[in-house]
Amino acid sequence: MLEIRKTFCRVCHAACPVLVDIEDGHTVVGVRGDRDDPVFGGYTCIKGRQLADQHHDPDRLRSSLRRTDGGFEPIASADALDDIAARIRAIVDEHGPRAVASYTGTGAFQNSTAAGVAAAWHAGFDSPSFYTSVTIDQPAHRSAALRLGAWDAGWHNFTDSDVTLIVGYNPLVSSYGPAGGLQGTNPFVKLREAKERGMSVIVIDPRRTETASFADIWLQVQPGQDPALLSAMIRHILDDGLHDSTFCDEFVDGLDDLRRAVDPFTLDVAAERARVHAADVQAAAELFAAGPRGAGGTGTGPNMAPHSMLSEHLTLTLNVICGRVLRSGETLESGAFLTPGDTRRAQVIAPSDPAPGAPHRMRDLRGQPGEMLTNSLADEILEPGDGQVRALIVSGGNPVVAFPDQEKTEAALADLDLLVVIDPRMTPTAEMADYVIAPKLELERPDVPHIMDKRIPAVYTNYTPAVLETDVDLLSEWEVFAGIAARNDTPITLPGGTVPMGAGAVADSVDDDTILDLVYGTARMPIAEMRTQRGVVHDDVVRVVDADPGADARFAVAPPDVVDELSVVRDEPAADAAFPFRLVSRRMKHVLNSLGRELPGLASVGTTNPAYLHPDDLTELGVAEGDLVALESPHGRIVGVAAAGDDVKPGVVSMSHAWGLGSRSEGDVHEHGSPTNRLVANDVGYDPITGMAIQSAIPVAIRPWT
Ligand SMILES: Nc1nc2c(c(=O)[nH]1)N[C@H]1C(S)=C(S)[C@@H](COP(=O)(O)OP(=O)(O)OC[C@H]3O[C@@H](n4cnc5c(=O)[nH]c(N)nc54)[C@H](O)[C@@H]3O)O[C@H]1N2
Ligand SMILES: Nc1nc2c(c(=O)[nH]1)N[C@H]1C(S)=C(S)[C@@H](COP(=O)(O)OP(=O)(O)OC[C@H]3O[C@@H](n4cnc5c(=O)[nH]c(N)nc54)[C@H](O)[C@@H]3O)O[C@H]1N2
Ligand code: SF4
Ligand SMILES: [Mo]
Repeated sequence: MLEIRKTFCRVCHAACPVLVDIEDGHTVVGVRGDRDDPVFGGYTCIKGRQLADQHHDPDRLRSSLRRTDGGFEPIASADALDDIAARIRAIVDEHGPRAVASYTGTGAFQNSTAAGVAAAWHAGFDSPSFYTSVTIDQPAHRSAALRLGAWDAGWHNFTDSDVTLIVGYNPLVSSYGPAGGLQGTNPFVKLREAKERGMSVIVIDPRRTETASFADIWLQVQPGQDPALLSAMIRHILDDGLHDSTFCDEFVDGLDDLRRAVDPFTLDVAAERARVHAADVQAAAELFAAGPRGAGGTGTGPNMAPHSMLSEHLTLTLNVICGRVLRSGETLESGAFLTPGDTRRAQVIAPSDPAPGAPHRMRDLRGQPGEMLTNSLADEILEPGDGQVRALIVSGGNPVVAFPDQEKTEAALADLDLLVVIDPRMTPTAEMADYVIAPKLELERPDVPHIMDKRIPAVYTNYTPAVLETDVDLLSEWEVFAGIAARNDTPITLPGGTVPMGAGAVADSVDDDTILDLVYGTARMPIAEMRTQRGVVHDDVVRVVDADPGADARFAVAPPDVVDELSVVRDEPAADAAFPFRLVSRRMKHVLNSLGRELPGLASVGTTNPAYLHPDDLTELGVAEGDLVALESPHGRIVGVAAAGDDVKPGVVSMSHAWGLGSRSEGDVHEHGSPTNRLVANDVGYDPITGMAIQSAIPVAIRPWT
């Protein structure tokens, strides 16, 4: 029997509503965008349309596995959890709770209960060692907002912005944007509509991205030179009095110090460093300042380049000095239904410590609120002594190909006493595991669009039940953590209450939906209500109300470390003769990090991550499209497949990450791609607050491969 079931895609965070045709409850035979959805209007991407192949991939793990002498053998998930729990108990007894770590990666983030339960599991036995992909992605968003201060009600809405400033992100491919920016919710249509009503677009990106092709001003920045460019924009805005001085008088500290700190960055200096025209920098500053509405935000580009915290700070500072915040009486464009509270205040949340988390044992780093820094995880495993990490659960992640410094990451994973990987595929990371747990995939579980909840440009909620039945032994991520907790008698306490446990097991009454209710137990709309209103635009908006009486916090636009870092930037050489190119990161439309190229419909788009170079650079290097090139950084060397891209700035190579098979099973780069993270050192040039490595704007030398 064929049935049409309504759900939403969760290959990535964007949560595009889809209709799936399911035969006999068990087999997906068709997928298409849900045209009746009031916000997405049927939008999907090529990855989402492969849901059938993803779920029925013959290579998908249909059972959990245990390492044996020569390989792996199937094991019932309950038996695997018995073994894992016992080994974790022994490690905690011998080394303490800090020795037990977990890493929640991109795959698990698409499950709306995975990260919350993993964090609660750590809290249940006082282990601080909770890691996620956020801290090798864009950790500066959070840390910079802590240091600068934040506006409780948030930046202006995208929907009625007059201008948007896009610093190194590309939502037309990534479906991802920062607060106040263009989101992946039907992004082509949303961008076209915004332009039709008169919104201007400024893009700062070394590549003429799909998004940049819609820009009114595109600054083709030299990778890593955003701080100079953004400083010059701030300087010009302040000097010409284009800022919102009323707002600054009331809410901003340090404006004079900021002006002094950006003084070296004249339009000409910025133009020279960023290799753009001074007149364009001036025009961008004036267009942004003219507003009057609209915010700037950064993406992974500047967040992975050197001085990532500084670039984030300066971008947010542009918003602050131009007063781009929601005022009392306005409403938020998204529903923010999963967080508590129907109102937000028109006031500053006071600046605070940008790294308030647990201390690391190296590099004077501290974690973010509630989580530690993933760029230090390999060192936490390898560095002997008190607190050394001995066990790791990787939940929906692929550290071997995604973490900085592949060689060190592999050495660290090999050094562990216990590695558990929850993944539907036998990835290079899973190959190294003691246990691989086979998880349910998206269509087999209920979810809410939790990453998009505060981003969707409409007061919209969605919920999906599981739409595909499965009778094999698959677990949700939460079941792994709760299963270990039950066996080791530690609690899992979620915002809505503690997970009910029986003797050595989670209580029978608890299922995926129970956990959803508990994880989102303080949501302003209970999940129970969302279940009855799927894919709906509501009228209960979040309103912005007056500040608390006596509220007097102010933004700190020139904290001492920002001033110091600007002087470091001023004195830095702009070029490096030994490594003349800059390798920048990018997303490709048919893969999600390391996921996708194993599926026929996606592999047909391409099976490698080409090294895109400007045609003039190819000529100068004596290299033709399809030739192999050696890319060498101060840290390592890889081989890539050259491709021509006239959208790429000369002197730049644009390449996607998380390709290749890991060094233990290297293959043909045409077939498997090249791992750019072999070029990345995790302990050189890292950000002193977020610990982020330099994963973009990586200095490289390029030669024909002979
Ligand atoms: N199709 C697809 N979608 C994805 C993913 C995927 O792999 N594929 N990954 C998902 C994930 S995990 C994330 S975090 C998001 C990321 O979403 P985005 O942040 O939008 O990621 P990108 O599309 O790589 O855009 C980064 C841009 O920064 C530019 N850039 C690089 N270095 C610099 C620099 O120094 N300065 C400036 N100004 N720009 C620079 C690059 O040219 C690129 O255009 O995407 C998500 N969505
Ligand atoms: N140089 C450089 N390095 C980068 C980046 C860059 O731009 N440049 N990007 C960084 C960013 S933004 C990120 S987020 C990280 C990505 O780092 P990771 O998140 O560690 O890597 P992914 O390849 O996304 O791994 C996701 C895994 O989840 C699995 N998966 C898919 N669905 C499910 C599911 O339902 N359940 C479970 N349990 N697993 C599932 C997939 O099979 C895949 O193996 O890489 C970072 N590294
Ligand atoms: S953008 Fe993301 S959620 Fe939407 S169809 Fe593509 S992969 Fe699925
Ligand atoms: Mo990411």
